[in-house]
Amino acid sequence: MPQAGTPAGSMARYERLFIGGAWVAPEDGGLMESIDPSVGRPWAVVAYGGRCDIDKAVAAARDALDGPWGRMPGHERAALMRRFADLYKERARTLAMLETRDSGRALRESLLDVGGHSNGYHWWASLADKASGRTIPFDDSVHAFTSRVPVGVVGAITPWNVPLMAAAWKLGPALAAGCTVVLKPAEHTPVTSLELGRLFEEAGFPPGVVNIVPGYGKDGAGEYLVAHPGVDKIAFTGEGATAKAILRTGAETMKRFTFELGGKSPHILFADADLEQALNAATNSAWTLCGQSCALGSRVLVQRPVYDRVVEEFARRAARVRVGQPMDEATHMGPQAHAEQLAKTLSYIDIGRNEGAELVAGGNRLGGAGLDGGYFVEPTVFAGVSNAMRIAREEIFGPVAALIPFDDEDEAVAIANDTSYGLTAGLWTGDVGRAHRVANRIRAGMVWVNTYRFIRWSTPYGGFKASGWGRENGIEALESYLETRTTVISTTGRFA
Ligand code: TXE
Repeated sequence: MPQAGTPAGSMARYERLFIGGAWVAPEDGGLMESIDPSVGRPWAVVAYGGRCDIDKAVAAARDALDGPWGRMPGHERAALMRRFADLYKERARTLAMLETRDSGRALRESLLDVGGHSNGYHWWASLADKASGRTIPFDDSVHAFTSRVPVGVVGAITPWNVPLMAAAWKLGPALAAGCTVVLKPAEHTPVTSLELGRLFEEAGFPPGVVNIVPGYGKDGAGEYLVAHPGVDKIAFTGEGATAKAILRTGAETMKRFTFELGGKSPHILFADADLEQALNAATNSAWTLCGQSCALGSRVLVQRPVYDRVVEEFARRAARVRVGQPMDEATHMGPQAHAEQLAKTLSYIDIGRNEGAELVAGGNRLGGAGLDGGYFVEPTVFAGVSNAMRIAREEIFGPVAALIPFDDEDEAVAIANDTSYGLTAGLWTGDVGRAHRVANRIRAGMVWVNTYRFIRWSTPYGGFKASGWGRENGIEALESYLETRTTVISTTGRFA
């Protein structure tokens, strides 16, 4: 049984996997250390799964699907999900603190994010008995109709930036659809996903409906899950290159996929916007999650008449961001989640300098004054960025804003769409006609007008182009966990 708290100075121990409703020691996995990114030292010992552990988890998920869960009416599944959601709410503060410890996300952000998940699970519970088919008119010799059936066993592979949210976005619709799940959290942040096992246990879910197996990606539990013939669908959030590897592996068994991948979102500030509001949104979106979210407006497109003012304000506000220990609720921005991400962000800051962008704020790793050893970076702002530069084209996933000037609407749209990504976009204008015109022309799965990062369980979220396949959240997400079966019954009993 894992522990929620850690006595000062000692390591937390999460030495068991959650498989088939029981806490079991890894069979051919082992134990790994999870690093606290605010100090750069291990804080927890965590079990990880190997091939045999994935085999067991998939078998347990299949048994639950063919057994109690598969036979359970939707309204009873909904009741269990609601019990889980209530327990989640009671435990939200502890979960948020653990999420911050494991990922480095500022606690004030974790509290807001994790504090909302219970509502999400309730929303999904309300859909658990709603998937219905339709009758197909033909002639009176047949009765043809469709039924919606769960896609089956789902392998949910999640990243390290928002472990609980990424898990919720998959578990919610999967369970509402009647699927069973093997959840494989990222090796960097396995702890809070394991904590979910206790809630499923307490809520009274049948064994095997949700199994939780932390582990590595390539040549590890992630890859075994994708290759496993007993898994029907992979729901993945992570990097595009990983998604392509998953596609190749999963093609052998013709799996279903949803992919939520990266972004390089344009955040367009027209000169006729309420600039104060636009700046609040644009700067907030640059530093939230220490820049480690695919939805952030990492390309800030600014109309020339207000460009200098925006650059100046960005630099001023960057300097005011309180970077510090993430557990301190006064902290705005914690560290990067792990050492590789820190190295990646710092390397892109060098790339930006070398390709001629003007560094107007930040640009350095932070240490000293209680930050030594942690993966802290200054909020960083580049001005004079052209959309051809690598810092405007490639996902950095750090607190680095690239400010790009433009002249008119056509140019703004052209720059916004000149990217391989298409996840989200934002635009600020006081002209309602322009709002519609521009929103209509943006090739992205989510466009925000005079707001930013408004994401709810009910609003479909996902990418055009290289930003992914399918949608999470909304009815669309439920659809992606369902198959359609057409049944045709002869009313005459004659084969013709
Ligand atoms: O992601 P990976 P990484 C982007 C972001 C970041 C970069 C690298 O730009 O800097 O990706 O992050 C599992 N088969 N995003 O390397 O590798 C892995 O164990 C099966 C954007 O950490 O994609 C983890 O659970 N699974 C993104 C998960 O995939 C595999 C969020 C994600 O890891 C696997 C995170 C394999 N072959 C990173 N290889 C977003 N869209 O928000 C790895 N994994």
